Amino acid sequence: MEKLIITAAICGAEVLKEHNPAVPYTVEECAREARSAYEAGASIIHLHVRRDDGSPTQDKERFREVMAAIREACPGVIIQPSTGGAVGMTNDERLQPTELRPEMATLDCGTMNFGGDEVFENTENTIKYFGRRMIELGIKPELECFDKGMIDMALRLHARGFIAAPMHFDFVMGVNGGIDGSLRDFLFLRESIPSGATYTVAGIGRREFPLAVAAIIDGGHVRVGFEDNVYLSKGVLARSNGELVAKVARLAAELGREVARPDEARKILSI
Ligand code: KMH
Ligand code: ZN
Repeated sequence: MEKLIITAAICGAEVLKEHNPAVPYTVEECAREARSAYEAGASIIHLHVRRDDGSPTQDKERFREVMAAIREACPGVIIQPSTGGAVGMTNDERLQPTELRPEMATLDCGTMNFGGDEVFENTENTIKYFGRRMIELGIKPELECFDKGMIDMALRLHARGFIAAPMHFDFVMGVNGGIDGSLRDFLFLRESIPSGATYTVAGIGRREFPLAVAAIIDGGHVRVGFEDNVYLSKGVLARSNGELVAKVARLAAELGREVARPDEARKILSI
């Protein structure tokens, strides 16, 4: 079986230090958290950035600074900026980190409720706009699918030339407004992507580790990190993103799956 790519979503846009004091806001904190994840086996850092007060931003200069600090702390790591940003941001605001020509970036494949009155908006034209931009800039999109219909949208837009092959999906499962994170739902999503595609699964909250095990067994890849879950186990806060990654690496070792380093991840993803 292919080696396992572990992505660390170290920061997110919504989770706060009130949820876990180790959530990074500053440049130094982001580098520290990325380093802990990298040392534990992460080869991709999925990145949101914050201002020092914790408020989310897609400011290009903030991304530039944080990405430079992460590159120094984690030689060779793949940095995958978010183009999802936070609910309510405009498309062009969200796209700013693509101007830095990262190897990868996220591409969110549909609109969804995001708890309470929040709506995370990604119209068809938005997805086309982001997809075309990534093709032009040579950026590998990670196709964020929070529901089955978003996979269908990605496949339609691939057929129409807005998303290049080989496609790489991220099943984000368990968000309040998206698909749940049961094993049945996982199998439904993974059977809905083409045979040449790869996927990562990001389980939210208590779904994180059971879905990680499902992907490890199935030959998929895994995302963990404070963006998705701040607990190492029930009631026990993780002290770092590295602790979450290390748990996945341990599970993989027990199940006989080796963990990929960044250059191996590049090969698997055709970057
Ligand atoms: N923060 C969410 C609204 C992504 O990174 O592309 C969107 C998100 C997805 O986190
Ligand atoms: Zn994200």
